[in-house]
Amino acid sequence: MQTKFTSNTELCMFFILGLTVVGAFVAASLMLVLRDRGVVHYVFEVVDSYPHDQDAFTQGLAFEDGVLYESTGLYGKSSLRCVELESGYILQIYNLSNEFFGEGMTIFNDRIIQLTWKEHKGFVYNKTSFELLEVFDYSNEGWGLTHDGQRLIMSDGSANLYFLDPDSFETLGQIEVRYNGSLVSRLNELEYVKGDIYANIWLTEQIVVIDPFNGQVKAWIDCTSIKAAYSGNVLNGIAYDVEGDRLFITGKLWSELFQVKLVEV
Ligand SMILES: [Ca+2]
Repeated sequence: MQTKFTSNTELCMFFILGLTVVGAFVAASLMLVLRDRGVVHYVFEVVDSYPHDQDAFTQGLAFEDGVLYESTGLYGKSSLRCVELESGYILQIYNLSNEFFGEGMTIFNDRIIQLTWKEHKGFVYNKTSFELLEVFDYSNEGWGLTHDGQRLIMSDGSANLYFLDPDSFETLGQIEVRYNGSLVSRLNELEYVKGDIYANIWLTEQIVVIDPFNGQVKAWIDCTSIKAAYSGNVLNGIAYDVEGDRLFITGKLWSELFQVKLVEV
């Protein structure tokens, strides 16, 4: 009898333990679903492809007035360039001094603003002539740059985005970017698209879509399919054509630049 009692007790405990494990698993799954609710997941379709300079270590990309503007990195190879979309032909180029590593870039009114990586210097150019108009300082690293029409938006490789005055370059505010409560760091090249901030995440094939008001990730764009063709070279470069509602992406040293269409999954 003692043996049977022990056996029944063990069976009962085993059953309760099993129920507890299953219950915890179901609860955790439900939590994940609830926490992810409202976050959209995209892949994309390639609408068109264009040639891209394979020597261009893309760090900043923008589209305006029918042409691409690109900032490239690496010491001794950094530049600011204006590029014809259809041919990839470089229409205009400004080469940075060897001590500067070019980074994020954006066009604000008639000025192009370009960051450098660890040099704590930003450059302001005339958009038409590429004449260097001004040099400004900042204390963090320079990674990505875009603007919302009123403020510059800058990344520095952390999970922070900084809002800067476009004339004085003073920091006006900042947000932390989070997904399901966790910080999303290594935010790199940026693009402001229809009220949201798109950001490449360095060393991944993902672009996050960020709410500029609270830093919450609203959507993920999985670029794995296109990245496969460029193994070893990082996805980095988002440009939005406001007038034509076209989204472009490319990567560092990629031979192609793509117009893409987001597809919800
Ligand atoms: Ca951009």
